[in-house]
Amino acid sequence: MLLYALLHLAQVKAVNPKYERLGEPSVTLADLKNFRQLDSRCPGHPEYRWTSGVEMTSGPLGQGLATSVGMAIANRWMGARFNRPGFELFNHDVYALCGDGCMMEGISGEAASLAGHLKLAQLCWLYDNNKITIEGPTDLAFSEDVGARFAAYGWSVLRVSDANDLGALERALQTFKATNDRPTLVIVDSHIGYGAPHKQDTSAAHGEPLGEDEIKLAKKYYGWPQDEHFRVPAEVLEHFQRGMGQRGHALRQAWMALFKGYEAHYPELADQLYRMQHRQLPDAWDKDLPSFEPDPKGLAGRVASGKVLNALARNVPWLIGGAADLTPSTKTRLDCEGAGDFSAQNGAGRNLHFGIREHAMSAILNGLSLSKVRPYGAGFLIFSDYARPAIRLSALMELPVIYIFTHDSIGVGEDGPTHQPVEQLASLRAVPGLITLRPADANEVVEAWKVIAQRHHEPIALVLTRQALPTLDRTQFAPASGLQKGAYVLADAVDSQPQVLLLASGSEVSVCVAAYQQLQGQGIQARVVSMPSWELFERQDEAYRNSVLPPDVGARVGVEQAATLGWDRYVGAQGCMVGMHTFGASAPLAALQQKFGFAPEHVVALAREQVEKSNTIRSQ
Ligand SMILES: Cc1ncc(C[n+]2csc(CCOP(=O)(O)OP(=O)(O)O)c2C)c(N)n1
Repeated sequence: MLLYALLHLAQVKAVNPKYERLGEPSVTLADLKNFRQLDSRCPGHPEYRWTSGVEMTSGPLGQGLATSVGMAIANRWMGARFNRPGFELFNHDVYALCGDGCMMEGISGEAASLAGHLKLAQLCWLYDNNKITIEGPTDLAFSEDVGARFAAYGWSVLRVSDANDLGALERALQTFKATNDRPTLVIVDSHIGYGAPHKQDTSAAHGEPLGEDEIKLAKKYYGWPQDEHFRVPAEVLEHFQRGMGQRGHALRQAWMALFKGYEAHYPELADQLYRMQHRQLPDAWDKDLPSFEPDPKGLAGRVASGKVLNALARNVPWLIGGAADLTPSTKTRLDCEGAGDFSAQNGAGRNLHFGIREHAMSAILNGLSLSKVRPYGAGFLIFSDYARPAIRLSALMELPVIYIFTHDSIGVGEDGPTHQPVEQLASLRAVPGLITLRPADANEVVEAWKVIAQRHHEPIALVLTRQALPTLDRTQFAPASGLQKGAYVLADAVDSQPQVLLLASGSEVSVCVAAYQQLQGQGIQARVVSMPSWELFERQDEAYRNSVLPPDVGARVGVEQAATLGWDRYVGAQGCMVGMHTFGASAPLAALQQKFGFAPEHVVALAREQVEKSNTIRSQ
């Protein structure tokens, strides 16, 4: 509500979905009156892309803090890349307001630890230390010395003992501005429900309306007319507009003028910046992307991805990222000229080191994306669970964040059940707006990166194998560009309608190809459908979808080394599925494939059963 009220008072103007400004206020008084009601610009928690002036969607405690670290990293990176003498385009401070809840959540600790390490001096967190959460006073569950913790993280810790002491607040902010070697935490002691005589300093002031009587008493305390609602005196609007509104306007005008001069001096950089900010790609963004020769031994999805990522990074200078301490395993290091490592000393580095902090990493990616660089972050698929709340926010905010998840199945072998993802694919596919891509071979990986590069508003989970996959001979099989449609016919029945469909994604596609070849030898006409992305497939028209999965072919075998949840949509009522129903086991890959049925012979047997069953149904 504080944010909405400020947007209203400063008369921030709205943009429409095309980013045009039509002079309408972002938040009207009517929106404020309709707080939390359908279609109000004041939903229960502020939503990016819905209310102009809201810089990110917040609500899950701690996400905003970690995202602000991404914004501060972006600020430093963009400054190092784009600033030139006399043209300090990026040199702003990043502020985040937080409460006790944010301080308790683990993600804020991960993010603060990294921010301290990186000495992000332009980052300031203001901690509303009112010592009240939903269940009651914080000492029910929270008694550590937050200041000491942050000092240990390498932050400057300042204290303001009274939230109403504007002088002390101003001094704290000035100290922050003068500090150039570490981020700043300002711990501000405050009173929740300040001025409400019966509810101040109680959890009742947090989650429920004060009630008419208490509101009147609070208004009395403030010397405000007690019977008026939503009263905004004209002088208040004027005061805000003269202060915050005009200051913001003037700063923007000055920045635009600076950018005009920059454009004249550095047209190439200005063009890059413009494209980056508009989520456009450089003209030759797909130059020199590799293509891979057929090879039965093949290579791992992660290895192919590393090669494509590097080719792409040479063409797209604002593609930056890293991993949660798994760069060597996920093959996500950028080795192109000048890529370097981002650090306290090197703001221009394109390789970010997030440390073993998947959750903060993902929120930081959101902060980078909100700042318009194109970020990627990598880890093992199993640990996508550690990142999930921030992935969800990438999708909710419609940010084209790139998640690279390797070691995508029981294929991790000896690491065993703790590292074998089973339910993660289904859970990623369940996130609205997130595109999940699980390519089947090296050339599908190339196509996957083409899809990724061209996203404007959707996050992607690129799911890759640790183990080598055969590189299919595309003179024998359909081109890998079929990936763009989410699913495509890779190998088909010869001169007839297929008797059975074999559906798979990723590493199981080559299992199906081997089964297909065996079935051919046995006189059974099969079709292999590679299904790297359900989401992209669902966007195709019905005619295409039916051409890939003909409704009258009920004999179907789906094969995926993951939980089968959702596959019934494609294998249908009659079809069957080879999937995972346990957490896997620790053993060499070949033994696991046999044990869990991911062997061509097993697929062949099931396919034959399917054909027989469908013949019986037909003859009835
Ligand atoms: C990750 C997460 N867990 C739980 C909640 C539910 N929740 C909303 S506010 C809140 C208490 C927050 O207390 P505090 O940060 O002190 O806010 P204040 O009481 O000062 O408003 C909780 C538990 C949430 N929004 N996000």
